[in-house]
Amino acid sequence: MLDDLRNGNRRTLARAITQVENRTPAALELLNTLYPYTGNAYLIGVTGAPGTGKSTLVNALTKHIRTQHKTVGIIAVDPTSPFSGGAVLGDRIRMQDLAGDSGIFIRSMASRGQLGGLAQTTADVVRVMDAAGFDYIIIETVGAGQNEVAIATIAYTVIVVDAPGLGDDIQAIKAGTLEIADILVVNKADRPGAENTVRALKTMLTLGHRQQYVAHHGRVMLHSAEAADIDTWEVPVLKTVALESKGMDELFTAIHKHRQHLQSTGQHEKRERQRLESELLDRLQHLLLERFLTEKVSPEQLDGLVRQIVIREIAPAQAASELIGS
Ligand SMILES: Nc1nc2c(ncn2[C@@H]2O[C@H](COP(=O)(O)OP(=O)(O)O)[C@@H](O)[C@H]2O)c(=O)[nH]1
Ligand SMILES: [Mg+2]
Repeated sequence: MLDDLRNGNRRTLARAITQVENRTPAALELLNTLYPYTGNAYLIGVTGAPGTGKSTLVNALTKHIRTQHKTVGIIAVDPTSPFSGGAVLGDRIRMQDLAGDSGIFIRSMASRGQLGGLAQTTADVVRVMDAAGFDYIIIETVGAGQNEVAIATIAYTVIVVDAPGLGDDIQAIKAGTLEIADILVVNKADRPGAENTVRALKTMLTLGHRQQYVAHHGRVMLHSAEAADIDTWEVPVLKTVALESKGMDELFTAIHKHRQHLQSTGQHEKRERQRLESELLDRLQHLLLERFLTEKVSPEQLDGLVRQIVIREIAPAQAASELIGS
């Protein structure tokens, strides 16, 4: 399967992704075997509220990247859709004009209770595409909630999309979303109010969100003197009209600049290390818990403890330490 994948067989790729989504034993083995062949694709996250034009933007950006003869894998994640159709089908239609180009591969993922967690499954699907040799992998997520933030931060460059006329003054940028933006895009710039949205976003950026961003990606760096020198990336606010493929040159240039910034400041390596370390710890936690529960605790014992906790006989923390102690 790995050979077929690396030789560009798209049916194998599709099949491998399905298996990864279903966490089959074969897929878990494949993920281990293909890992040495990952780390080459450049990962771009596109997030923002529904209706801001993310899918349209991904479509336009992909076409732009294709003019430079680079290949693109696209993963559209829509956790709001319980079906594999629904909103995701809309994305398919929107991205239809990309079909038929072998340099592009599109995959939609609904949440439908991903076994390994949506963020982890997305990261694994990214790895399969990465090993398949795509130059760029674009991950589209709906920017709402922690899960989506976690998905977006799989990417090296995160584009947060906003649009005018979505209702309130604060626009559609949710708390926690602005902080992860490396590039802000005001799409639908053909609509009235685009300038206001740009101004509002620039104001929000100067209100200290950058600091939180530094805290987010570089935790320890925040309070040290050199923090300002190391991460001096200024989040650009760009206007696009995705529907007419306008602004894609500027957007791609900004992505490229951010990529160079990450590389020249050593941030790329540092972030990658952090991401992988936290993945290792997550996986270790899962394995240890699984092993502990199967080997050391009987379901009856667990059940009895829960009952004691419910009737306030023992505190949850105490019950956990007693289990470990036993
Ligand atoms: N006027 C205008 N409409 C746009 C633009 N980009 C996308 N749209 C429309 O906005 C709607 C939502 O687009 P979609 O890409 O599905 O948004 P998503 O939910 O963020 O993925 C669709 O009807 C698009 O045709 C744009 O630049 N200008
Ligand atoms: Mg979409």
